[in-house]
Amino acid sequence: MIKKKKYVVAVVGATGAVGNEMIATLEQRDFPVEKLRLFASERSEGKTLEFQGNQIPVETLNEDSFKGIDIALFSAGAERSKIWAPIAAESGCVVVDNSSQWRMDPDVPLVVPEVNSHDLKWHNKKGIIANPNCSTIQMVVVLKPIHDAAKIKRVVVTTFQSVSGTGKKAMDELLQQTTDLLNFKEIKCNVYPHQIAFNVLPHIDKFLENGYTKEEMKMVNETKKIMGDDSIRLTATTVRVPVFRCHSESLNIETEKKLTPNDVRALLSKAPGIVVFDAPEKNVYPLAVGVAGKDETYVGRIREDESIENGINMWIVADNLRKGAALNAVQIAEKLVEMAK
Ligand code: NAP
Ligand code: 12T
Repeated sequence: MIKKKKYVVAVVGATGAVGNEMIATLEQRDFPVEKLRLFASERSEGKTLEFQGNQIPVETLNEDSFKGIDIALFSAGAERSKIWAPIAAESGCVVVDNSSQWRMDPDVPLVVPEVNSHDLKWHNKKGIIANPNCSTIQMVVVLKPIHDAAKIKRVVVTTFQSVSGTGKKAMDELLQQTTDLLNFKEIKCNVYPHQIAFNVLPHIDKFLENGYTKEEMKMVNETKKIMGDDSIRLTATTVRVPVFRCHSESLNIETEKKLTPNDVRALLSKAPGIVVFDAPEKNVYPLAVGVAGKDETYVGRIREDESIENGINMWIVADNLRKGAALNAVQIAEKLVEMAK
């Protein structure tokens, strides 16, 4: 990307849960936008969306759509990214892709700016940069300072993921099922295989041959790539809960070097993108409803795992639409602008 005062930016999937948040994040962070172009499916033809007080038309994609665009933020699903990200890159724009399509491609950097912004140096290989999975992003923000200080041997993570991770339709389904159940009506399950209202589903994304879900294996594989260390062992259980926004995670971390809970609090308090929110004596710990709309990953319940020599347990919460998706993508774009200077 060449140095400019302002950039032509595109959001592909602009009408979705992540796309909407991308537009809001570009505006809130005062990203140097010369012109914003918005794309979605034919279903959105004729719609407009607001940016900096102006109504911007939503366009459909064609082979020439990306001409003149400097940066394209993609959040229209893996199938669209598979087809359109290379076309966009071919037109000379840098793609920041939110889908799982390109994450494990060896020619595509997988970036969380607090952890591995140095990997952006080789983004020209394909012209595509991948945004990691939402559950992985908030976890690696916390793992990185601990790994640097004490070398992580193994992580056991259990997630409690909100329905907004699946998109707009899933948020509508949770609301509709909740209303119907409270009115003694029959419920419909379209997005998830089971009732999500008043329930907990140990199932996110598809099941694989090894008995894990794709979401669980994304956490394993993406963590190694982002941290640049294949030796970290990690096992995950990913769970959907009837919450609209924010993913919560229980982390059990085993390190080579001993860290006390106070060492961890001190380390994380200094680390970028983290708020230590940990005063159990006052019932203070991170909660989904409190962290919604926030940029940082909140950490609490920091305590020793007394069953092993060097183990720490903690509870972390982040807004999956912000740090888990839109904010991380915009932070990557900000780094690219910095690098072009
Ligand atoms: P969503 O609310 O369902 O939105 C999907 C968006 O894609 C809508 O704007 C939709 O437009 C657009 N779209 C669908 N088909 C299209 C087509 N053929 N051409 C152009 N646009 C099309 O989903 P979401 O939650 O925002 O998620 C979008 C994608 O982002 C996901 O599929 C996933 O790959 C990724 N994502 C990543 C993370 C992460 O972990 N980093 C988190 C959440 C989502 P219409 O409104 O016109 O249908
Ligand atoms: N199935 O980007 O349903 O890989 O919460 C993100 C969120 C996939 C992804 C979800 C998913 C992704 C979900």
